[in-house]
Amino acid sequence: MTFDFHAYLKSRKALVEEALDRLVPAADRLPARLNGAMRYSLLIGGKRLRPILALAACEAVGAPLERAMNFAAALECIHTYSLIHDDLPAMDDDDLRRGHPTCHKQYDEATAILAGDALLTLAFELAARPVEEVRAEQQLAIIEKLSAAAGVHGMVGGQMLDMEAEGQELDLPGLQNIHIHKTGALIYIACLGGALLGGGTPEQAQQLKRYGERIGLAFQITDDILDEVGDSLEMGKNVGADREHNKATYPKLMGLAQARQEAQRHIDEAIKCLHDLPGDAEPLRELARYIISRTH
Ligand code: GRG
Repeated sequence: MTFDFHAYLKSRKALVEEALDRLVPAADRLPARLNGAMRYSLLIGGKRLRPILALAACEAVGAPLERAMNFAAALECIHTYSLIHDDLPAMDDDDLRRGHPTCHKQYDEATAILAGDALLTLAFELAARPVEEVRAEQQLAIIEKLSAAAGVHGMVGGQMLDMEAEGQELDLPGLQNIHIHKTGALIYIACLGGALLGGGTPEQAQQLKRYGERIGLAFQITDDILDEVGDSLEMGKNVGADREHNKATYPKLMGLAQARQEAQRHIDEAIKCLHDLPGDAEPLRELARYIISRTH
């Protein structure tokens, strides 16, 4: 039987959204405005790529996906917080996110800052919840890696590098370094964390980490390509977004055709990492292909 990737993606997205709705409940958390802002940004959409990768990595090493569910939800909380803060006037000053008003437009700036803070903190609450079959020591090691990937050594550090690069001449290694941290860290930790929670061997965990690093780069190159191609079609962008569009990108540095080739090269390398895994690696192969074929 052939693997129906479209159906897979749809059902995994639904599973992740059900978990987010359950783990960040509407009713029992106060203050209501803050909780509302957190749920607003978390539940209005998104591809759920990072959680889906974590679940798939867990299954690829032969474990049931439930083991990685809290971790998967934690990743989406961190990702959503980063988007809320990135959209603020002090950063990119965006009005729209995931097709809806950004958190600070829907609520207000102070609430958006706190919603981001609360989602970041909640992520570690979720990641620290005991998981059956996972030793506390192992979980602690995963949380340490997650913290590094999210913070100054990972995503937040990458965001700072990106801000510092504004108005500077960036070469390809410089651009790559920004993206390895800013976008890549959360993607590789999704794969590594999923594999470790699934009880993968150190070698399998390394394979999944390398897979994550490669698809992270391909993801960013594709993001740049989509930006470049979509630029002339975009409406209603504000000053912050225009500033964003003056930055160095892969297509600007190497041309559109070569950027596409480069993304494909990373995907080929990522897929090569998936050999000899005890579980089903087909979804990870398809996810890698999806990353460069996506249209948004
Ligand atoms: C503000 C701490 C802080 C960090 C910001 C990730 C990030 C760092 C900023 C987001 C801005 C941006 C456009 C980054 C480039 C690629 C990216 C991460 C896009 C959004 O991720 P998707 O495509 O979004 O997975 P969805 O909405 O599908 O979840």
